Amino acid sequence: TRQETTKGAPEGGEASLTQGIPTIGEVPRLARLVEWVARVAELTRPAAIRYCDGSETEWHELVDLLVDKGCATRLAEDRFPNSIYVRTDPDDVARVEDQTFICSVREEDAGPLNNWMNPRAMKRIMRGLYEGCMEGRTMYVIPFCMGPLDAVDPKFGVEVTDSPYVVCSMRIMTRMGRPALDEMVQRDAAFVPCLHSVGLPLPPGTKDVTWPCDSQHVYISHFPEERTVWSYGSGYGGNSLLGKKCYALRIASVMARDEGWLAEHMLILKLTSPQGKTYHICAAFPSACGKTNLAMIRPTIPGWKAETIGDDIAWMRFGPDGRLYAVNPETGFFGVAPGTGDATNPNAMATIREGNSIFTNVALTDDGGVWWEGMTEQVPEHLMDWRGRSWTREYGPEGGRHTDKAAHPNSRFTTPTKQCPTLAEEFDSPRGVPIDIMIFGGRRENTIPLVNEAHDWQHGVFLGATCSSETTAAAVGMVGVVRRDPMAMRPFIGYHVGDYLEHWLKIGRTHDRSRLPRIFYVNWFLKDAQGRFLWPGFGDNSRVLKWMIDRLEGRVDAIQTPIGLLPKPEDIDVNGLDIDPATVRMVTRFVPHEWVDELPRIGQWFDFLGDKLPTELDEEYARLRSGVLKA
Ligand code: GTP
Ligand code: SPV
Ligand code: MN
Repeated sequence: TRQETTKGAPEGGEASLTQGIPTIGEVPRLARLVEWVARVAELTRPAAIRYCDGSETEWHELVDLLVDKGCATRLAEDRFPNSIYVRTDPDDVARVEDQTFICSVREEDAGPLNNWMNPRAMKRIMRGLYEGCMEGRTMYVIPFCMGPLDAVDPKFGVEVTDSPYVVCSMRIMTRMGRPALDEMVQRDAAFVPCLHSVGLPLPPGTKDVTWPCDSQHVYISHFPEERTVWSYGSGYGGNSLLGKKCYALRIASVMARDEGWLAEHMLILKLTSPQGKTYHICAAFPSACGKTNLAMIRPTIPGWKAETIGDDIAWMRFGPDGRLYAVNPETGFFGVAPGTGDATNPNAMATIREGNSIFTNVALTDDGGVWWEGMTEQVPEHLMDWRGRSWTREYGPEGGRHTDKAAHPNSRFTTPTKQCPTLAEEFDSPRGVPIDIMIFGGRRENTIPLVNEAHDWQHGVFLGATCSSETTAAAVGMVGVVRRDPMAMRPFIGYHVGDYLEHWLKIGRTHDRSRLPRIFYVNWFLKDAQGRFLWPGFGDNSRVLKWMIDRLEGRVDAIQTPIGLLPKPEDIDVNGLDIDPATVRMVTRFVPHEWVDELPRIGQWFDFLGDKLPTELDEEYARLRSGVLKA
């Protein structure tokens, strides 16, 4: 058996490999690509192979196909131009972390946060599943590039999939098709082969379903040494759009470790102060904890301007000036729909209204639009819910429960970044933007204050390493359980978490610290005893950003506490905000007894991470512990 290498494959002979399978589209002049495609076709036995060019014609053809097959509904053209609505199988609605594997050659290169399997064992299992799995379907070949095509070292990939929904989504989310392929061919560049199948073959005489999947046998497997992704059984989001979490985070984090850069689950924001000075901010929050919202923030304080660069993934490399520059490798937003409305995220709403979008698992209105909880204050009287059931405001879905939401909590919009009204001009810059501030955050109803500044890089890495958050609907499993989520990367680190934290510390040791971003830790989600949010969040988070800038500029002092540098309550600008000064004090304070409870949880977490945990982080923990116990 041949290896799935992407470099140095011999030329020629490829045509015979796909003999008998009709090919649509121009066959690329890249022998190792065509050969890999042929080998996949041999295994999966599709009815046809289609090389995608990424054109508008292709988009329309695939949208027509989805609509004709009943897999998608076209939305009202006047309000949602060129947009479709899709309902998934109810068992295929989120990332499946339990079935996500890092198949490194050595087990110790995967960590306690990864599921590990020997690569050969995994391939044996998955080859069995892939065998004939595309029967009766078209196999699409999608060349793509993560990040600008004119980057110094563009990162290419090719996704092979039997899902036209994935092709349409990849067209929004990545630079794909002809331009990516041409660049790849011209540079004779390597690519990451990404194999995807929904896992539902169509033998002659079988009828297709509207959302094919094999939810009982999902595998999302990564082969970090080979730099390959194999995904089977799910058509949803991070499970199937392999350029996103699989490549741009799990595989790229391994590349970044080897090449000295960072691939992170972070938004990228450009902020201009009333003085006209520009700052760039990266922020890592776990899934469904506010990245898209902060990336598109409309500041509620006068004179501040915010522009969007990225909402989910940041690739950061050091520039010749010793500063860290961030690039958004994606071209689309795959955003959480519930909670997104004109009151919370008007820029996301404006982006969607431009059209060219895909809505998945939201509700359908009677006049051919979409709706989800939190989109408007007014709840429509009647909807078709995300499962296709008739739903009324009063009674919920027929045959369901009154409390059932019309949209799935992890329902999403897929929409082009370029349509965002606050898009920064640097979005396409291959160099990226220099980062001044890095933020970690999570969703905690207590303990973690609104904002906390790290003493230095090492302490910042400690804050990131101990990040915790309540779980959300973005992944299959329990919702609302507090778990540690280092740098919001828990499900996305492609190697051992101990090595990952060491990589972060090493950056602090090997670079001019005065040029590194300052690190902060935030929590927008503190609650009162009645379970209401204490901080208004959304646009008002600009007030917290302002404090960070004030710190950078040396305009305000901070309060030294065992957990970090906290703001004096009066330094948080609450002008024009209807908030009680006592509440501001409450959200900005260090509460010793809560931290006495938190300490053993951090201790257990570090024990769980094991021997590879860098000693510097143990030292930081000891410092925190003695500080808290003295307080
Ligand atoms: P992924 O795409 O899964 O990585 O999520 P994300 O981090 O981009 O989260 P997103 O911005 O989509 O927000 C998720 C949910 O949190 C939405 O329902 C938002 O309305 C809500 N949310 C975002 N920011 C805030 C905030 O400042 N306060 C409160 N209370 N809720 C927020
Ligand atoms: C996340 O879960 O962090 C997402 C959605 O951004 S998905 O693409 O499904 O991973
Ligand atoms: Mn995400």
